[in-house]
Amino acid sequence: MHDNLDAYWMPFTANRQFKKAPRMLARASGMHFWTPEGRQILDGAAGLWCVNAGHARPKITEAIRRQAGELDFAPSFQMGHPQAFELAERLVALAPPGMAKVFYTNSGSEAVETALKMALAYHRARGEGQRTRLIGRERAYHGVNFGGISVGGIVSNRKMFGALLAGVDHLRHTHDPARNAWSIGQPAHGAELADDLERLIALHDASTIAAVIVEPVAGSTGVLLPPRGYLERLRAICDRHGILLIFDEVITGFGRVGAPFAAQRFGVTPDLMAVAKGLTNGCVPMGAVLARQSIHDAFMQGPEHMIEFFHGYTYSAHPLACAAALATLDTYAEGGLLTRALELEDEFARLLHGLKGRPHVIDIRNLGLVGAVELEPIAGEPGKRAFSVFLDCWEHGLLVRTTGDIVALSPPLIVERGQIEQIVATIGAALDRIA
Ligand code: PXG
Repeated sequence: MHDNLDAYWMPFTANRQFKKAPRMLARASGMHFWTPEGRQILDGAAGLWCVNAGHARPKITEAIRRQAGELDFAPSFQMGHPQAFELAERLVALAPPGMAKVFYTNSGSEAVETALKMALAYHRARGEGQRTRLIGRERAYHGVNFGGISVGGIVSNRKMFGALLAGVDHLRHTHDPARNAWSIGQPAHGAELADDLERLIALHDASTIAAVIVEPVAGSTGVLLPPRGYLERLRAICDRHGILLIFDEVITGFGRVGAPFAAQRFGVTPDLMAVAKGLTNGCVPMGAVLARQSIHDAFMQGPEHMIEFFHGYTYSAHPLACAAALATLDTYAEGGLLTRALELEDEFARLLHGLKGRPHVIDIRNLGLVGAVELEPIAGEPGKRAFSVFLDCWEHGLLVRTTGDIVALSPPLIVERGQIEQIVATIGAALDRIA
């Protein structure tokens, strides 16, 4: 095994702590990782919320292998390859009615940037170029590029990086444990928080606002669920004022909340949708923006030989990513995985909420196969308690994600009942041990 860890500057990692006590992964299959020493780790996080069909699914592996030998790369500017078109058609068929076009990126961050740029350019193409403001939300995660951190609401992702995008404002987040703690599924209180958008409209005037971007369920800041009626209200306000609604479905897409997309689970259709992660089951980097027909059509003017949207990436529609995504969609369909979270939701909720009463647990929440256990922070040391749970779980054969003092769960959608029990039992024991 390679044992010089010096040169690799690791992303979103406590580098010094890691290099003193490395946590290495060598192999994965189904619901498990294995360490180089052969220790088995149950994946309670679907990698990083992306391996929705479980690891090393043969169809996906084979498709990538085959594609690499057949067409390793194809330029996507002024050129195409068949899988890119086939995949777009399949994605449109899976998406809520109205989503009609697919623009490819290589990550969730790039999908977000693409959606924001599309929104601005759309208004400009329609002669409403004064609509330049973008509205995000507190505690939002929209990736790490400049647009995404600007509309995002995570202090540590923003504060080191200067002035960010101009003309951005934020809605308040919807996390309200005082009223909603221990909610099963969507919380009852907080639909009125959508009216923050009316306040921002009163402040800035609707004619200056291009788009609002939200995660239907905020994942990486600790599983913040939309209060009942909240997304519907946001949709209605956007409609009233000609503002585009962008859903960031990078985590919620591809079955995580019991439907192909959260838009369908909640019955609210956005104008633009950013996806990534589960699109290829995490196997090859890929993201995409799905757009309404009318948004696409607004760009289709001017001479036909002219490029309509000056945007794209060298690796947009990469053949390996397209092949992986097509095989991923087949794998989801064969396993009924895009609705399996709904079938398991009640059982998952029952088991997870069984952790109520364990040391330091101040809230538990869930939807589909997403869950969170929120812990009372150690005074003066935010994040430390949950990180201790993370380390204890790792030592006892379970991978979870933590953010602040929240332990987040998003197992692959193939998870079996017994494995949910194991996840919950391991966290419970960790809470007892670190208490
Ligand atoms: N939007 C959302 C909603 C995300 O959750 C991104 C955009 C960015 O995607 P890329 O592919 O550029 O990373 C994300 C990513 C965690 C965690 O543990 C979450 C993400 C990434 C890494 C870790 O919560 N989400």
